[in-house]
Amino acid sequence: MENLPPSNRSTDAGLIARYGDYLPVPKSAQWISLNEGSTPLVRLHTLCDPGRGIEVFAKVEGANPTGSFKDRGMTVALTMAVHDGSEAVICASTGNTSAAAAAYAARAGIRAFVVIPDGKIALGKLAQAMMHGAKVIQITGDFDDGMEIVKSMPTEAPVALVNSVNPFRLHGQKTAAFEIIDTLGKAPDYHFLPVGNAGNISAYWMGYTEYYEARKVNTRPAMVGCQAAGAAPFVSGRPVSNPETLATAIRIGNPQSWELAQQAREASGGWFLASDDDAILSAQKFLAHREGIFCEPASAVSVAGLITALGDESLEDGTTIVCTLTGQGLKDPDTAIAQSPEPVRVAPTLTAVRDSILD
Ligand code: AN7
Repeated sequence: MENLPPSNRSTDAGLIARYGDYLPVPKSAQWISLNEGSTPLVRLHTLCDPGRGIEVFAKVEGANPTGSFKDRGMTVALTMAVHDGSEAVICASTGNTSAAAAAYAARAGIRAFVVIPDGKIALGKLAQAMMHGAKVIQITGDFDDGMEIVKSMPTEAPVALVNSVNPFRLHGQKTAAFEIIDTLGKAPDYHFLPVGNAGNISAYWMGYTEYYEARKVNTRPAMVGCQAAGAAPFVSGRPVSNPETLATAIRIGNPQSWELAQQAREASGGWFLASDDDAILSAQKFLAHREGIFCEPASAVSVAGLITALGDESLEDGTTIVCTLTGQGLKDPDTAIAQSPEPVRVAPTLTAVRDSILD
């Protein structure tokens, strides 16, 4: 411990402090951390089915410092970028990656360049990238166009690419699987999660597999990748050229981690499924109304997928299911407000307020 840089002390509660033995971070590296991880695993009472012995939990990743699971990847990616001498980071993003990259770059004292689709990014995420001082570049194209551009940037510049094609990102994100096992005391039987660029499903599978190989558990879950119907390349089996969904975070037609995600599905005995925007919004509302959890639309696609699977009997009885809720609902206030009744507007009197309550 004495040889570690000042930030790497036991007061640090982030992922590298907790799971460093499983991460490719050299001892000498200065950790770039916001004490991410340790997110709640919350039992979803209304989706559990005692009759069938089905238990359902949500891994609430919106509780991370910038409000999404991307922080797990970004602590490792930024730590390694700084360690390797990068002076800036760049990413293409549907929003959450840009928010996390901007925050962790700010913490590291280096610049962030973020390439986002014009107009198709949730307001909160844009505010985060701007507020953390990133250079925000809106392109008149979609995420897939942005991804092609950042991937073809010359590599000699001291700029690290921090999309999930960066292997350090996946190492950070795999720790969510560790936490689930550490909390449940076992691996779940099924894991439902949203799939966009497919980094996260690949990372979870890596995490479950590493704990399995370390003999911490003797089972691994079936990985169920949930997509939006208008952006479901894994369901159709090929890239989609004009992805469209209200769940802008997963409006992705040409996922970068295609092979890894296919391997995860196959090796785990899992499958991919799609939900349309109405089903996604109703799952989002259900979680907010009935469970007290406000997640963003792209996150609710995992629960929309679970509701479908519970209905068509594709799940076995006596099983434990985890759904990842990848991001915080506050990031996308527009979508939330658009689907909710307007507040009533009354005079500032007891009678008026009472009448509206009784109404
Ligand atoms: C809330 O921010 O791709 O399948 O650029 O923000 O690992 O891509 C976001 C993805 C799910 C999909 N849920 O994860 C980006 C970006 C939320 C997300 C996903 C994203 P991947």
